[in-house]
Formats: sequence, structure tokens, C-alpha cells
Amino acid sequence: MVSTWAYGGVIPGKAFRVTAGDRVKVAFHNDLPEPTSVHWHGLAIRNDMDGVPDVTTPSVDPGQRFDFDFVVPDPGTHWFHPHTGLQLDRGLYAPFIVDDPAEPGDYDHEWIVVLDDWTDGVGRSPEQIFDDLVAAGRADVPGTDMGMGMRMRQPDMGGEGSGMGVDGGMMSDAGDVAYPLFLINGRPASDPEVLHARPGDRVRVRLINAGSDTIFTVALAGHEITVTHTDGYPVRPEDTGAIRIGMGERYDAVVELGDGAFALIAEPVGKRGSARAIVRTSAAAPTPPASQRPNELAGFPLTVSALQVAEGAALPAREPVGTQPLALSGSMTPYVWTINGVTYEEAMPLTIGEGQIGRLQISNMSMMSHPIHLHGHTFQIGAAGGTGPRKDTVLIPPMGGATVDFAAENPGQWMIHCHNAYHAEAGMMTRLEYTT
Ligand SMILES: [Cu+2]
Repeated sequence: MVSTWAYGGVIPGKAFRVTAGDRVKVAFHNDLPEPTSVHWHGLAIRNDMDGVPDVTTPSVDPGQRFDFDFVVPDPGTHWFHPHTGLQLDRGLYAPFIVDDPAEPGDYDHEWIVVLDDWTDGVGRSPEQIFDDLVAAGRADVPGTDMGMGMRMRQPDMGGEGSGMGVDGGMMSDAGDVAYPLFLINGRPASDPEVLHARPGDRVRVRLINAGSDTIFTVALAGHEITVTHTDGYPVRPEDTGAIRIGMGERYDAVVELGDGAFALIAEPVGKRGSARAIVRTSAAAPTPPASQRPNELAGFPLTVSALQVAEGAALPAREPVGTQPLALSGSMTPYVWTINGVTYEEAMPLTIGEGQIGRLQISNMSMMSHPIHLHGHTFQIGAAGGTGPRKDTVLIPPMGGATVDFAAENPGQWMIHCHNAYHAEAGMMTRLEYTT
């Protein structure tokens, strides 16, 4: 049991549940000792409700409130979290589920599964971790105090070696931070949530990665799962044993349950430990041992490149007005992460005219993965009108890239950033601004 920051005193916060087209009012009270904010991740709502302090929405001081009032246009599995410093790496996150009135929903149950990497109250605070990363980055610069830097850096880099095997030699999906715990729905693997159903039941699982520095691979032992949506938008159903999910991403999958008790595992890529829940359809079946690693985790996990947009969900097939580069780079020494060579303070915003199709050419010049998130829009991977899935957060592998198109139909100033909370804090953010 730890003392931390949360929405409504529980982790994850209680899910918001509305229907597409609903008008939502939220009375947001700040009882924390610091200013905070709340961003509605995945909702293409009006700009002044987006919850980015100093850009779209006022920061909320301690003891103050802000009244949100917006119409939710699109269905899907979304979530909310602060957009202030490293507050996301505490317990401030909750699902925001938007039901589709047109969807039949061919399943018996629905489970929301929120993944997180946890340190607050167990290990160092997020701010201490960041300060240590910055200090280690300074100390490791040649000609400075190497010894101190190496000692401080070691705990954070500890997971990196073990990541190489998982990715078949691809370097450094391991993040920058080693966490003492990984959680599913707020619980550590030693005290897992038990999800109950009957044998043969079909379950829709809504996966949300609320972690700050951890990519997970998720599998349900003994089951194949069918991915149906990502970031709220439908895809052509795709069967897989495991799903790789970056920070900020969501995947919906349907699974038909066997008879027994099964481990639902979220394995942090390149880090020690795992998050775990138990799926139980039989009272008599023994609980799987904590050490059990589902065979499904041994194969290649599904990533976004395996998915195609569902019929009717593509953007209109139109030529983009132009291509804007989004080059991701950075270093541990010094600890700085950049877009197009500069940190957020120095960033020149990208621009777009209302009604146009914009294209971003994302290229990762670093040896780490970065989940890139665009506020207020859902882009299409590849090209508008093509076969790629619609998403608002895309995991860009080391030295990899992606072209994404978006329809500029939601005017305002919108953040584009890495959803690694430490990278964002170290500068990996910019803005997309509508020209008038
Ligand atoms: Cu990043």
C-alpha cells in the first residue's frame, strides 16, 4: 500500500462511459498540492477543452476547479491523464470509454485492462528519477565526473540488456527507467485481479497502456485473441497470440474463453518483472503459478504494421497539401530528447490550413522506440484513403519511421509529442497550429 496521487482515490480512476455524440460536463477539482491538468487522450474535442496548460486550457491551481464541457464525437477506448510534468507517472489515469450506438457488440463481457509501470511510494518519485537521468547525462559527458554518472545511471539502464533477446536483437525498446512494479488495473502481479466469466464466453478486452516509460507485450495464456480496434478506430479483425502496446496506445480484442484459470500477462519489453491478472472460468481450476510465461509471448507479437483499417473508417482519399518532417532524436548524455533537432522550448510549430489533408513524415533517428501522439485528431498510417489503420498514437521503432496523414478539421493548437513521459519532459514535444 502506497500513498500517491489518483483520480477519486482509486487506481485506475473510475472509467467515464458515454455514447458518441454525448455532451460531457466534468467538474475537475484539484486537491493536489501542485497545479495540475487533465487531457482527454484520443478524444477529438474542441481545442479549449483539450487540457494542455498554457496552450489550450488553464492550469488548475491547488484548491481550484475547472469545468469542462464538450461534445464527444467518436466512439472508442480512450483515457485521461494530466498534461503537467511527470504527474502521469503517479496514479493519475482513468479509462474514457465511448460507446458506438451503431455497433452490435458481439460479446458477453467487456473488461477494461489498464497497464502501468509503477515507482511512486515504492521506488524513487518520478521527479527524482528525472533529476537522476539529467544528472547522469551531465556526469557522463566526457571531461566531467564519469564515476558519479555511471553509478547513478546504472539502475535506470539495468533492463536494457534483457531487452535485446525479446526483440530479436533490435536495440533498446527498454525505456530509460527500471520500475519496481508493473500493474494491471492498479494491482501488482503478486496480488492480481481475478476476472470471472464462463467457458465459451466471448469477451471484449479494452487494453490501455498508461505506463510512462514501458512498452508491454500482452498475452492470455492458451488463447488466440482477435484484434478489432486500435486507438478507438475499427480494424479488419486480426488474430494473434500477443499484442505489443506502446505508452498511450489502446487495442481492443475479442477472445473466446476456454475452461480453466489462465494468466493474462503484460510483459514489459526489455525490463524485469511483469504485470498479471487471472482469467477464471472454472472455480476448481488451480491458479496458474506466478512464474508461468504464456507460450504466446514466445512468438512475434502483433504490432500496428499487421493491421488494416476497417471498411468505412479510412480518411477520405485526398492528396496531402504537403509533407512535414518529424525527426525524432536525442541522447542520454546529456539527457535531451528532440523533434526536428530542438526541444519544445525552441520548437517551431508545424502548421496546417483547415480543411486540408496534412502529412507527417516521422523518422526515428534514435536507438529507442517513441510512441508519437497527436492531440485532437486521428491520423491514418500510410496515406489518407489507404489501407493503414487510424490511430492517435503510433509506436515508432528504433531507426524506423512512418508516414501518417490527418484531416485538418478540428482548428486550434494541438500537441504532438512522445508519450514516454520522461522524453516529453526532456523536450520531445512540438505543436500543430492551424493557420487562419
Ligand atoms: Cu520518446
